Amino acid sequence: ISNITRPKGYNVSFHYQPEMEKHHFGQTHPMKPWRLTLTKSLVMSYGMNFAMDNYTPRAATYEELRDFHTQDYLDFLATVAPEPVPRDLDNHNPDLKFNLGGSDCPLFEGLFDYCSMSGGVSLDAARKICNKESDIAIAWGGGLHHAKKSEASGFCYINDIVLAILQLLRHHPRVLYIDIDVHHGDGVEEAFFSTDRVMTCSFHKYDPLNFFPGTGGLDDNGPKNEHNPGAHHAINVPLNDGITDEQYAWLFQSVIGKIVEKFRPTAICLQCGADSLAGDRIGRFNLQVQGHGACVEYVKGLGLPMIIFGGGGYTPRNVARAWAYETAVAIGCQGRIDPVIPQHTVWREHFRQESLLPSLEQIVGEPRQNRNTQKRLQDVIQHVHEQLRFVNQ
Ligand code: V1S
Ligand code: CA
Ligand code: ZN
Repeated sequence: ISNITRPKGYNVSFHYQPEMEKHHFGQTHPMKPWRLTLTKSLVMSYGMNFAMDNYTPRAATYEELRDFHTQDYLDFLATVAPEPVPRDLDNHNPDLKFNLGGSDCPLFEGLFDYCSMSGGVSLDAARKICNKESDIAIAWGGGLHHAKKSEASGFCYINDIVLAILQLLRHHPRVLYIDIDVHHGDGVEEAFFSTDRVMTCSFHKYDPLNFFPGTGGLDDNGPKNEHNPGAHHAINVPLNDGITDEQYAWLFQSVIGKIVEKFRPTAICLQCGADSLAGDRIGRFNLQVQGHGACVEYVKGLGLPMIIFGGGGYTPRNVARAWAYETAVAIGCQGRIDPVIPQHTVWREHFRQESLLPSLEQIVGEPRQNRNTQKRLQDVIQHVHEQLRFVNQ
């Protein structure tokens, strides 16, 4: 604990709402809000909380959610009752609307509270960036990038990222959104399709027929018509199974480096979905904690104000490892933390099943075969660079 110090003249804030973890999507559902508890415990067991400003944000209000979502959607979300037995897609209930209910976006006890807390966490982070109280604001309870203005999608009901970006745009002329979740950040991309003040860039597994949500091809760069200032402001990096740390770092730095040079953002939002790690229950990549965290290190190195969001991540111990490590990166103490998970933490119990000396960085799970050729990745980089020729700030 003693070697974690507060970075001088640099403020990192941690926005965490302990009530979120009490919600349950259902026994077989991959989204487990208690991964947030595990992350917080790991962060605290290293004493990282002493190096940050810690906030317990209030839930977002109905009016704040209305900045992006429609009234009829919010009214339905706020009043719909949980179904006694979760139904599968074939067992369709005609009374349900807005893609609510069903297996991906089930109705559960306290759903609206859970959604408004996630919105509240990310809005709080955005406010601290806007008033310059934070250089980096961390919101692991946010990152729910699939939600649309009137539709739930892919475990996401309220798009906290869109709400946070809208808040940032009140003070920042240009915001860059980067998404390293294994899924395409379709909800955020769509929300800012018609503006040149937000550029979105998602790295994801792309297989239109077999992998959710099926969007985010290389050529999908925003509706191209001469009246749309947002054309060319959506960048997509479609990938195949098994990408490694080395390939990802090279791709990430080539793409983000060029975007920053051309778009010149004044603030950055980084969605750190941990389902791009090896061994994830639904992801397909081979990233290690180091490779995932290297993206955070690179973006931090750009020296711009930034919000770090959570997102996907379905092997809870690995999610906690990555997000604790990335919290250390934000503080700047990643080189000084014990590679073995501290013995005194009660959460040692969760990791003991792996080994007597569980490692922070060594994730669990089998690697996948790498199906990304260097030639294909080079073509992707070239396409992105060509796309950015249209962007000039
Ligand atoms: N991949 C995947 C996947 N797995 C599930 C799922 C599995 C078990 C359950 F009990 C409930 C759902 N759903 C999906 C995907 C949605 C992935 C959402 C990712 C969210 C994020 O990480 O990006 C951000 C938080 N849904 C589908 O693939 C849709 C189906 C088409 C197939 C699976 N069945 C269960 C639903 C319909
Ligand atoms: Ca992504
Ligand atoms: Zn995901």
